[in-house]
Amino acid sequence: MEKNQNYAEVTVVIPTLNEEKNIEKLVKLLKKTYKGIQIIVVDDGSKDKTQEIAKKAGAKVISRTQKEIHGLCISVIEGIQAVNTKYVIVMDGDMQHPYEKIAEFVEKLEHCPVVIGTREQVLTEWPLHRRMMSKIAIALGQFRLFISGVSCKDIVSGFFGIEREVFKQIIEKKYKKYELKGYKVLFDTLKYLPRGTKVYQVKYDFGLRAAGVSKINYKHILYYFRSLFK
Ligand SMILES: Nc1nc2c(ncn2[C@@H]2O[C@H](COP(=O)(O)OP(=O)(O)O)[C@@H](O)[C@H]2O)c(=O)[nH]1
Ligand SMILES: [Mg+2]
Repeated sequence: MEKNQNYAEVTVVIPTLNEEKNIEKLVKLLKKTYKGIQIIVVDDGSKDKTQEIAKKAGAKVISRTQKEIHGLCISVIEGIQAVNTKYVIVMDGDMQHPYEKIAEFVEKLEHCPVVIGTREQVLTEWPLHRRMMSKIAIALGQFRLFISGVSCKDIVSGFFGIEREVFKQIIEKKYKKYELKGYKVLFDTLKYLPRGTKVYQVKYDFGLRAAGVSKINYKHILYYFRSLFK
């Protein structure tokens, strides 16, 4: 799509948990920048005002407060299931993913069913042993994807675009294989892409969280390792 074009065929799905300090800015920027774009915030029972603020800013909000299973992965799946546009972009609600890149994502999605935001450089204060562990985990994941016939630099990116129908067809067949409480919905999806599906990569710089804190913890690392063997 060219600049000034309508984004009515695009929905941005944003999973959230306690993002009241970030979500208003993100929703407003998306609406202002991309005419006609739809936004679905999938909130997992935030204890702050994320849901009210997102709604007021103009997003459709799916509240998962009362659900039995909580998690980033299941939230993204439910968000995409509610989409009625041809394309979906998944991004975080804390401004770490540059919303400016969405124009490029959509342009590529028109020719390629999967577009992945790949991080060039991830700024982290992790100690050496944690960085090493992360490198090993990613190498194993890349090997797992190699078996499925997919090659991608950033297999655990939370910033990606996909044709809604491609995602829905995978979910119909492989829902039980997803780590629903995990963080890596993209990795789970790439494993089950039909062989030969074109994947395009868009480079981006992973920013710092605008406000609030990360919700990732050791449990999520465990879910990821388990997903390598599914
Ligand atoms: N719905 C939902 N969103 C979550 C959950 N955990 C994190 N998020 C959201 O997912 C995005 C990425 O989470 P974040 O904690 O920033 O992960 P990090 O960037 O890897 O440190 C943010 O928008 C969070 O609010 C969850 O369990 N459920
Ligand atoms: Mg984050």
